[in-house]
Amino acid sequence: FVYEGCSHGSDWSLEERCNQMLRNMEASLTARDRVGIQDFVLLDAYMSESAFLDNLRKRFHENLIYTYIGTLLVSVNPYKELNIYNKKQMDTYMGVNFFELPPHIYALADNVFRTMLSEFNNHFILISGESGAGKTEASKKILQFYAVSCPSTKLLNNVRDRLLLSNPVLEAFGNAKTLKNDNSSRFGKYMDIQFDHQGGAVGGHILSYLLEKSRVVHQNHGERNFHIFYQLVEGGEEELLRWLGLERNCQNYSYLVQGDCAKVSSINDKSDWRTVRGALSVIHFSESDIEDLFGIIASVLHLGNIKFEADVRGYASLNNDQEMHWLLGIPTQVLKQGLTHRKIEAKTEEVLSPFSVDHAVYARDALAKAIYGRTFNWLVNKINESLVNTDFSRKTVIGLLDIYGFEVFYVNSFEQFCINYCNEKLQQLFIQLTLKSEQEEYEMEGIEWEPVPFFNNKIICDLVEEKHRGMISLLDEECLRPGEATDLTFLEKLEETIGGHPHFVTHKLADIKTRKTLDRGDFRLLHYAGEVTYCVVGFLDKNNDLLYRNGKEVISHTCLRLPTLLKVMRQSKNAIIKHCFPSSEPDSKKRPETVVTQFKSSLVGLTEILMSKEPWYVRCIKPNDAKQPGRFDDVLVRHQVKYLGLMEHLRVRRAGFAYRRKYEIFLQRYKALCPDTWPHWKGTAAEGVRCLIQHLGYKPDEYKMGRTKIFIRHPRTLFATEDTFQVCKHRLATRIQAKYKGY
Ligand code: AOV
Ligand code: MG
Repeated sequence: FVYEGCSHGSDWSLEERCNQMLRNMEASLTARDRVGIQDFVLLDAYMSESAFLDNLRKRFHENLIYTYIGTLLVSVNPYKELNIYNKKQMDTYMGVNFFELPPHIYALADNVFRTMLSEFNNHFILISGESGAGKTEASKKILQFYAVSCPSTKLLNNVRDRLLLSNPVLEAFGNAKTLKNDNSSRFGKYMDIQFDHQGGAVGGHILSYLLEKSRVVHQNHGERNFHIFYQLVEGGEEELLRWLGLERNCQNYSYLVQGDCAKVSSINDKSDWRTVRGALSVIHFSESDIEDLFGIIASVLHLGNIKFEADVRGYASLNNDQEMHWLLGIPTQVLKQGLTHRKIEAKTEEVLSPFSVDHAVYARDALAKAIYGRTFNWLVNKINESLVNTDFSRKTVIGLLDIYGFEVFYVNSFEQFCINYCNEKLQQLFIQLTLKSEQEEYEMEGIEWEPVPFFNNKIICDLVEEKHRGMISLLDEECLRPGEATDLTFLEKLEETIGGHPHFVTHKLADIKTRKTLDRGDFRLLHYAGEVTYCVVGFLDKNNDLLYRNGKEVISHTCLRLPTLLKVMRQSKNAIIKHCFPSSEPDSKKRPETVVTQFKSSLVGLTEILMSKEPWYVRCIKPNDAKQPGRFDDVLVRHQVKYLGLMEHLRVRRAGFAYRRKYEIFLQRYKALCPDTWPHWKGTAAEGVRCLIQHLGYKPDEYKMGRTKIFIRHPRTLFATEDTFQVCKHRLATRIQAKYKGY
């Protein structure tokens, strides 16, 4: 099973396929030196990280970016277009056994799909890797494969198009250029693709996770705001721009120029605009939805340009010359007042309390973030409405998880803390499902096993999320101490409570623990994927997300509550804004959950969704930091191989068993292959399976019988059985047809 370049069609006979395999094997033995091997499980020096790296490098330089570890797919970002994602390739991979062709993301997609159909259960594909490693591209390739290759009817074509087109829309609103990736996902995405029993894609559902809203009002040098702003300004039709009061020049908008890189060579905002505009129409967005949507995007840009100046008393005022007539469908005066004052409800009357300039700027930015964040959620819901399938016949799903990757910048803030925490959780899930449960299963099933040690990042997850003592609890506690708490008191609290933790470092302890000094306002976490230094400034504020707050307490000058603005929003004529700021919104009395706590709960929910499905993995690797093709940075890749746990995974795979099936399921599927088990087996399922595999001629080292399952060492054994089964099924069908001909 070591071969490259096999390109047969799935309609070949078994014999033809075997011959092709043999030819491939011969060819691969000579090619092996050049192109490496396609499954790490077959690597002779499988314990050696250097051998692992050599193989990956060899293949990378031959444009072979995919390599297996059993059924796990390792993918190295080529940073260039490869001619391997076309219809012809899809056809090649459709319906062909996993190991019969060179590794490909299509092979994985196809294998998941066929397993789902034959076992009629739910699956998910976990795509992980650091920022820029190729997760989003991988998830798009998988979706395209299903959209193009699955059986479809005219009716289903609509769903299929909407599934595909939801991608450019969500990317436009949720992705942005960062220093790590020109198309970096700034939200987490989990997408269920629903299939009917024949394998037709009949619907979908998207869950989104914590959008990085702060980007709307601030971008670091070399970064951009969300793509959609630039697309609208660059690509929007003249008439539309005129109507929105926009000029075709990004430089004119202060929310677009802070990173000083509105133009990016790898991005074509104009053509992306056309794609997004076209997609919106296909996904059931009415003309008025679209008008409202771009009204909001334009309004955010206009908001960003509003300047405040101090009046004679030192309070914020707006220059009257500033054009504001179009903004959000709200009367100008009302909005102006909302941005510069807040109403304080005294016993019998409402008193207007003016803002300082700082407060007004804060209010403006908070409003822009809230509008954008809520509009994004509206967008996801709207897309979901168009993907919903009302037919309640039996459906199975394949879930695709594409989340923001681990990231380390020069300055890291609350957003990176959340993103990296999320990556810790996914790594924990991976460990649980592969290294931990796999080994525990051998033990449970009574199979002899030499344990493979691995680093369990649970210790870091606990550090962040443990009740009462974890960082999230401590942060929330500080957010509850109005008037007293600041970012720095939060830091002190961290030092007091978790200062001794091996994965936490503050400036007091930095020299001792890591010999690298830290600034006073910084703390460092030793994540599974490396060290990250976080600047604590803004943690409290961002965690509070204060537009929603009300009440009497004043926390600090930045921690301002803006209930007045909420009321202002309710007067909007824009239907989306009206929907996003409902009058029934919970107000002052009840304290809403903080951002990080909401995020934590949503990740718990995600884990539950995933745990109920069969897992598959794509581990993405970034070959260099320069986003360039042909460069394979050994140090960088070695680090990723290490922290992704690939060596440990390989060891477990290599020593273990690729497949396991409950005796009942295995017997049910294959009993027709043995006269003793067909049509009914009278004894226990385990005895039946033993009888069946003896009849099939399984060699003793190929399998093990556990307490409830059969374990099969190599996929080829199962594939051979499956092939025999298919032939048998075909023969049976032909015989039945012949017998009933003429009836
Ligand atoms: P990410 O999703 O893992 O990062 P992307 O999938 O956006 O990373 O990939 C980053 C860039 O690498 C893409 O825009 C492509 O230019 C290139 N790339 C990735 N995979 C391929 C491929 N298979 N073929 C060709 N080019 C590719 V982040 O979203 O930042 O964590 O938050
Ligand atoms: Mg991404």
